[in-house]
Amino acid sequence: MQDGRLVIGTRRYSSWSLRGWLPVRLAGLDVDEVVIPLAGGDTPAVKAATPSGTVPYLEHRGVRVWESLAIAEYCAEIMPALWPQDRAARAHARAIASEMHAGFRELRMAMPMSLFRPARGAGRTPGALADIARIDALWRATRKAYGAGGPFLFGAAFTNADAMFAPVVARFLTYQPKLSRDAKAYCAAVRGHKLVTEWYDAAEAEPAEWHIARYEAAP
Ligand SMILES: N[C@@H](CCC(=O)N[C@@H](CS)C(=O)NCC(=O)O)C(=O)O
Repeated sequence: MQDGRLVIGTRRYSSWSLRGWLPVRLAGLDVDEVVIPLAGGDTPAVKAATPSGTVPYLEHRGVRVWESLAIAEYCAEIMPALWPQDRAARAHARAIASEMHAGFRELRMAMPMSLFRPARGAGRTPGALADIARIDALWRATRKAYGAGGPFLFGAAFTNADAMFAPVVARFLTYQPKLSRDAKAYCAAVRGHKLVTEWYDAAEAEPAEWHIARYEAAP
């Protein structure tokens, strides 16, 4: 029997949903997934189904959690390995996850997540390029300090920090901005994670009626 539900939006577009879904799956929560087709902003069904009017939204054993980062923290209380064990590494992971949650707006606006859009080279506004340079540097510094022993930001384990950046990886795979070799390798590792692959496969299987023309067309 399920312990609750996770409400998410259309997988091919909903970057925040992916940030909530990954920790929920990594922590093994037994919840139903409810997918609401997004209208491209202000979706009435999302407003009706969630306290904040946004997805993701988790209900688990009577606990109600919205905001992707709060969901990630909730899941880490159930599965502490979602943050690195070392205190300094854990603080760094929380700092970069928070920076992602609060920022990189220019990138998010210029390169909206759209998993299968033919958009190579598009979206390179000065603001997006500045965000990308910061992210590339952040990934390299994190991997240098903490990433030995595996392909993810903190090594072999896929943590909440990786979950927060997974939709950035998805954007980079769609829009293909110039990246360092290390950043490209990190993107390949995230894309190859079994849960990320599961998300892409489910997104590909979504009904065509859910597609939003302006997010599918070549820019
Ligand atoms: N800060 C929120 C952002 C959530 C958010 O903006 N989600 C979008 C979908 S990716 C949404 O629900 N938009 C309302 C809509 O499409 O109706 C979080 O971290 O969960």
